[in-house]
Amino acid sequence: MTDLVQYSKDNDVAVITINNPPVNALSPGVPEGIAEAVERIEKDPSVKAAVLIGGGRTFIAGADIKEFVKLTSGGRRGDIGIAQYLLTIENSRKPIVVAIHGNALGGGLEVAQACHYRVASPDAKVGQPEVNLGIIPGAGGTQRLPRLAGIAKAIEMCTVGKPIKAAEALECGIVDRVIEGDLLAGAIAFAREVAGKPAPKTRERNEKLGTPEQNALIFAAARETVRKKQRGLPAPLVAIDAIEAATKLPFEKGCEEEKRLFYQCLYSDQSKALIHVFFAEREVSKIPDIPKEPQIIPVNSVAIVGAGTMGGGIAMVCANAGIPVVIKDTDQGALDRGLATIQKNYATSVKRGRFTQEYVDQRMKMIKTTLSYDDFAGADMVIEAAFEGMALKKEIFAELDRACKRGAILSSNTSTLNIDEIAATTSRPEAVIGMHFFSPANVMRLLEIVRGKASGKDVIATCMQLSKKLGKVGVLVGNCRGFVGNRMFLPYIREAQFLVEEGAAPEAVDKAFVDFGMAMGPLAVGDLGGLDIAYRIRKEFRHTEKPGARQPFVEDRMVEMGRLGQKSGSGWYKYDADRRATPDPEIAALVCKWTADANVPQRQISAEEIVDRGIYTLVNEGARILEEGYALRAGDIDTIYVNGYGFPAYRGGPMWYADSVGLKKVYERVSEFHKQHGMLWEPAPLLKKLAESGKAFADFQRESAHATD
Ligand code: T1G
Repeated sequence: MTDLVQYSKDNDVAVITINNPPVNALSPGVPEGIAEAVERIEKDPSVKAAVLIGGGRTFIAGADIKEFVKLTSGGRRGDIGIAQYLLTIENSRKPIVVAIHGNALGGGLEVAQACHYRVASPDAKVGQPEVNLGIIPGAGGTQRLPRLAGIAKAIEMCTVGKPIKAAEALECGIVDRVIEGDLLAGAIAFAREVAGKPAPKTRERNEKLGTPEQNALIFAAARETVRKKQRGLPAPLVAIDAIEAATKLPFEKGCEEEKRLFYQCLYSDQSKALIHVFFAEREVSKIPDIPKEPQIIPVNSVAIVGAGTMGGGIAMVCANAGIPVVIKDTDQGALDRGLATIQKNYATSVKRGRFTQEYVDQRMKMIKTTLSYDDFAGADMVIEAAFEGMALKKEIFAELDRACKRGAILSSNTSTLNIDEIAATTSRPEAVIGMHFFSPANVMRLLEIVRGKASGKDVIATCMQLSKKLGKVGVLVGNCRGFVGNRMFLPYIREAQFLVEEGAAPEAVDKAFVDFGMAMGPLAVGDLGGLDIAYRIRKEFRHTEKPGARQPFVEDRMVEMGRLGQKSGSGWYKYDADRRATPDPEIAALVCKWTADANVPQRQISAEEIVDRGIYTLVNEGARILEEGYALRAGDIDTIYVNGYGFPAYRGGPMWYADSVGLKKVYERVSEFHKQHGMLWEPAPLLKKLAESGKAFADFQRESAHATD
């Protein structure tokens, strides 16, 4: 028995406990250990039945995804080697009852399906989330799950990848009993009830596999839904193929087909990219110079400056995390409008079934308002979300310095201003940090945590941990202009404007990026946020641009004539009353005239060039950010772009994508653009260095970085 799997007995019931923290993944040794325990049960006449349970906080959260990286990066050949151990469980003559708490996901649910009975605690969740990694269940899940839950449920769980709760699992036949109270005791009692009876093999249960006529309709509808809702992703469709095989082939043949399809997905670029994103999103919390067990400042109350869109969204995020909030604004009208917006947003969530009214009522009770900083005295943390102007920020932080208790964290939600300059207006710069939420703050997962030169390590560690509690992906970034996300986004947006000025239609530019996988095209993003915002930022930072560098001009003209985007009914597109966009012949004519007047040569531009110009400008700026130390890792930049800018996760993020193309090729393309379009395309030194040494961004690890010093 490996120490990953413990064996004990409760009289005539054996108890097999998995002990592989933190999530009991099916790492090498775990499946073997379970199989050894089953063989031991078979040989022990005093054992009549068995219970399989996870130690610690959860059952099995799946195969060990790190093993897939070894397999697909050539580190290890062979296969994931789990299915044969599940047959050992299923072939046991004595009934094995799996007891599920926490999560039974992926291979964990497949282990449960191979057991003869399944019980779960009320808050347990079960799921086949493999599709989020670009793969499908690879240990019989597409063959056993339909036999327990039926075809339609199995399709839903394997294509959407969302876990279901115990009650739903009971209802659809995955779970046999929900155990209130002591799960192990309940499972042992259940095992005694079934001891001595034949152990039903899931693979032999065919009553829920439906008829060819019924199934044909179900599979056709499912494929239609997936093609619409999960465009660009093959794994969901492959999962449907594997489940269909369960309805047409004997179990053994169905498993062979599933295995063939599983490896087809596992070795795909999309799966490698999605697995990279999975680990990158977890790597971000590892800060080289912040000790693993840092001193965390308790944050049990938050004060927010500003009841506008961002302040209101942030208030919801805190209230949803169970943290009471007080919001300050300059007049009662602003506070009333802010609360009304919060209530409207909550009402929408209730209508969509995301929250119950009772939940919302509880959250609203946690959100108070005030007109005075005096009410900030007890707050553990302040998040300032006022108008984006340095003079006002300095005024506010001077007030916070006066009103807030010692030890309070003073953070700003600024998206472009200098955290060090803001910190310098206080007597406690070590307490000041950036907490850059993305709009809408109660929806977007990304949170850029901006480290000032003086930000204390306890403040940083607290904000990193708080981001998880707020349901955010918190990424520590350095204090350069635009931090990381916006610093890269500015040249990306600028390149889109250049492409229009050189002859590409706005809708052609946006379509090229949407076809690449971006959630929205860059010009539509500008219309959504308001072209006047970008215009003001361009003007404010014009002095920082390289002298003589080419500047876009068409969008400035549009703003100056009142075309501000969705808010004014027209920008790069025309908008109807429901804000539906259509190409606008007026803007096409204007661009034509303005570029002719400016003697800008016009030409046909391919979608390939459009995408290269946009994505490689992100990569080039990202390389500079890495080299200058404003991001710790290439994976941090990928995490920012996937969670905050609609970059397709199945391409891994801009830096991963560049690595997958090959930096030599990317560098050559950037050098071409440099020759054609001048200084803005000067290749980043790190890109050049890595390209010439045959390395990747993934190999880059700075010794130290602004994001950490
Ligand atoms: N493999 C390896 N490591 C894992 C892991 C896994 N399946 N799941 C989590 N970890 C690590 C994670 O990297 C982190 O490490 C730590 O555990 C805590 O994770 C054969 C083919 C279970 C809901 O997709 O969804 O089974 O950063 O921060 O927020 O057919 O982890 O501490 O070093 O996320 O409490 C299918 C993936 C695999 C589930 C817990 N299973 N995991 O969330 O903790 S494929 C999954 C999660 C498969 C079979 C197929 C979440 C969680 P570190 P965490 P959490």
